[in-house]
Amino acid sequence: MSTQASSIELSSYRDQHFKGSRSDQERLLRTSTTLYVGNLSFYTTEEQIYELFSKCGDVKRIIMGLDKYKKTPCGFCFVEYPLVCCTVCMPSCISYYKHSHFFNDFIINHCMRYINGTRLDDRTVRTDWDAGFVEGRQYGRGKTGGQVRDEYRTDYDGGRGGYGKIVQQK
Ligand code: GTA
Repeated sequence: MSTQASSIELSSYRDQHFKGSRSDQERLLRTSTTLYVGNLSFYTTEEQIYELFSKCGDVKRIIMGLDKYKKTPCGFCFVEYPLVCCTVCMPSCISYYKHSHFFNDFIINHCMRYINGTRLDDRTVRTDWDAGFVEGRQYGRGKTGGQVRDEYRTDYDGGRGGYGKIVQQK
């Protein structure tokens, strides 16, 4: 079974704050059991996200993205699935980590294929491969506390606090 053949290509996003080499990040993006979910409404709840992402497999944990200062949802989250082997290697598998790429093929790929681009709270959900959650990543990195891209936004988006913060400050 080939991981590459059935995988959806990685997006161009790379975390500039990642502690490690570029190749470490690439490897983790391909093998981790975590998804980044973006373009969420600030009003979407963890329960709604849980319900949607459970369609692809048992969800282990959801980490809501929070405004760094207000500690309120700021439009993204991480969804973690448990690390399990595929049914093909399960009977004889002695190392879950060795085969973790199979997991990507079966569940993360499924999310990328079937949940990416669907609607949640009347918005288009964007899923992305993620290298894995580490403490601190749940906070927006923008100067005002939310996501960086939200500060630069020039359109009006009621589900994400109106205009982008830079426009609001003008
Ligand atoms: N896996 O697509 C993603 C993703 N995004 C967008 C954010 N995260 C993601 N993870 C995956 N895929 O843990 C994660 C981050 C972090 C958390 C919050 O979400 O790893 P953030 O959105 O506040 O900040 O992250 P991030 O991701 O570091 O910012 P981004 O969008 O890549 O921007 C990087 C730099 O580009 C900025 O510092 C800014 O100087 C510049 N920039 C971004 N957008 C604009 C713009 N519209 N105009 C001008 N410059 C811009």
